Amino acid sequence: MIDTSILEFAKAKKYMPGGVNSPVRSFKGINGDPLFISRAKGSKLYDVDNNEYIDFCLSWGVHILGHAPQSVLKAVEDALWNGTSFGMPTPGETELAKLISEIVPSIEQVRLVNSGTEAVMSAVRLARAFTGKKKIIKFDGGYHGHVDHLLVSAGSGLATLGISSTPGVPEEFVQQTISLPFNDELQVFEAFAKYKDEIAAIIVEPVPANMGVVLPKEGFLQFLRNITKQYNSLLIFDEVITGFRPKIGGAQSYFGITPDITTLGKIIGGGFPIGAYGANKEIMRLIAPEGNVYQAGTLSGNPIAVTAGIASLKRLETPLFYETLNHKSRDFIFWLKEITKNKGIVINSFQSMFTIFFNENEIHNFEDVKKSDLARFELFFKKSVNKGLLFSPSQFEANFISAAHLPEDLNKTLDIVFQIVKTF
Ligand code: KE4
Repeated sequence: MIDTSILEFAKAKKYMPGGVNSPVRSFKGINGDPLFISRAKGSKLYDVDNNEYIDFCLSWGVHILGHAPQSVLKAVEDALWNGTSFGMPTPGETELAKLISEIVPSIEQVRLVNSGTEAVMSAVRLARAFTGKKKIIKFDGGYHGHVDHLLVSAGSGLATLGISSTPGVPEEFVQQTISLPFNDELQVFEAFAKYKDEIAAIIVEPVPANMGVVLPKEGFLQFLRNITKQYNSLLIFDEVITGFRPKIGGAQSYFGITPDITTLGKIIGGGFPIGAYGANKEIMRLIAPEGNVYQAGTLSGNPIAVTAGIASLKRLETPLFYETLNHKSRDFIFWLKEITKNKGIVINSFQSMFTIFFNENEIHNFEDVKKSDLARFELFFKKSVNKGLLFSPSQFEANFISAAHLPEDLNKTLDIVFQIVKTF
């Protein structure tokens, strides 16, 4: 039987570059053809041939509740009948902004935008305006969306596709960007010693997910907090993935580190296009129209996306949501580690997000990740798909567990992974 995804892919490539609207979906990095999806519910994803998959990509971390949660769909359905976009402010935007500012420790005020990239682009502009400085420090393998000046030694799709830097980005655009090894305090210290008062901010994924999941070494995030304070630079936590993931307040709440600016996305839109950046009022008051730092968006704070976001965050606030999710995740990761022992596999995890690295050694930064055996990852991924498991299609990405992943899903996954790695 012809695989309909292949037919769909052939058609798509006629009208869209690479047949996709975002590179990592193409499976190009793993020499595969993408699945075309027809629908999803809970922990399951169905391709256009109605093959069922237990989904650990979850739209790259969006669906912490699982796909198409009833409460979110109902709220969105009701909202749709009131219209979809007005280009004027709505009470729902205030409600979502209030929720975010009450939940995320560093945020007193927030600006809603349409993607994580937009949130990061705006946050960096704001940091440069607030400090009057130009240079930005990021970390090798960190990915903060496709904004020009951060496409330097980036992770996610660039690492997946082996794109080290991006044509079309003039050298001048990246001259103010310094990319350093994650977890390397000395190199951060040396950068500040060299550039002193030129550094506007450090932008960091507090737990990088875009080089696969890499944990910050004990004290590293606190070190970044201290050195930015010492040099009057800002600390930007890019929590597009970690926001609302490990606990309701995100990674900053989990580690007890308060950044100056936070970027958010994914989970806060419940599957609709969204991004956000926030900080204390002293910083946010620079944003137009209150201040002169311009940033705008036709669909920013879109009523439907905001409705889905509010409904999602309300579910996350229900008692024991995170205790249940994180307990289930810790259990699953424990057994995943047990069944992959002595197989040249390292598993890094942070509560309900994890990466299965085909690597012999511990992984603390992008250089470590790049030593992973991509051929074995590719084989594992393809065998998993054939058995009805969909992990994120890249060694340089994270996998996610949702509230909708049932014990039988996780046990079935462990059985299948055990069968696959037995052949390795
Ligand atoms: P978007 O512009 O894709 O909404 O967000 C960019 C972004 C910013 N910051 C972090 C930490 C992110 O992880 C992302 C986007 N994540 C990738 C997956 N790792 C999106 C998947 C894709 O590119 O299709």
